[in-house]
Amino acid sequence: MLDEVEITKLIVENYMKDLMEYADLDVAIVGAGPSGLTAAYYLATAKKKVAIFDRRLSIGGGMWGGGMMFNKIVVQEDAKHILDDFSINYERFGDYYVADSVHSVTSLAYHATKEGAKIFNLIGAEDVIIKNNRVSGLVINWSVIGELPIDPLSIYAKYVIDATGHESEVIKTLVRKNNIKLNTPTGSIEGEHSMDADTAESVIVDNVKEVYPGIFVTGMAANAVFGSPRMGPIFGGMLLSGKKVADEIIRRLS
Ligand code: 48F
Repeated sequence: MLDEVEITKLIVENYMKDLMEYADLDVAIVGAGPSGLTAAYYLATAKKKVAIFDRRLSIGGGMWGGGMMFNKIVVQEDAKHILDDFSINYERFGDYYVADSVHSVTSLAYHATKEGAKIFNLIGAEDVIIKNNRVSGLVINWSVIGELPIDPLSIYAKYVIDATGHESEVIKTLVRKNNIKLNTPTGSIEGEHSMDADTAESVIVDNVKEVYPGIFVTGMAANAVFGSPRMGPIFGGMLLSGKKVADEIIRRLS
């Protein structure tokens, strides 16, 4: 006989076990889009304790919809090796590789979680912890509470990655709430520029930086914070910047 309450207890008990285990992390990533998932995979492969928090029910961010809901993504030659790392199937068209976006998201998520990265969906990062002028963790809450006045909880992380895409939400909150200067030309958020795929993809990896002690930007958030253009549905930069932030943090942690 299946027992409803036994099922309930198994869910609650095991979820709480995860939450306790991941309350103190090497790396906390905000956003389970392509850049966050890629970063999580390489960090987990290097045996770092890493978790991603995404406020949506589903992971994958802006990758599912390809371009304008045509669910294909395009990746350039420079990033092909990352498609291979994730065993993503693709077809070659000259210098471009075309992959199915659903297959791509699920492959990124499969390999990241298989390597040990933990994904907490339905949890948003609403703030950061700052100690001694350094970001030291995240303030998290259920994303479905709406306007209810419910206090959040907090988790520690040696490094935080803002992988929230165009909105660069964590950095926006950091700047809004604290009288600080970012490691950007003006010391503040430079703001995303209009579409220029070639420029956007050529600068995105350089834009992956520790913008304030303890916090890095990657993916579209990196271009938004550093005043670079958007690129549309070419995804090499998302993958390459996810790998770059992982490599950089792995280097610092060792
Ligand atoms: O937007 P998103 O896919 O970020 P990305 O990895 O990739 C960008 C591309 O999809 C595309 C593009 C490339 O050609 O321009 O837009 O940079 O994923 C961002 C994720 O962050 C989550 C959001 O739900 C999405 O899944 N997110 C945003 N703010 C928060 C958050 C927050 N405050 N807390 C938790 N999750």
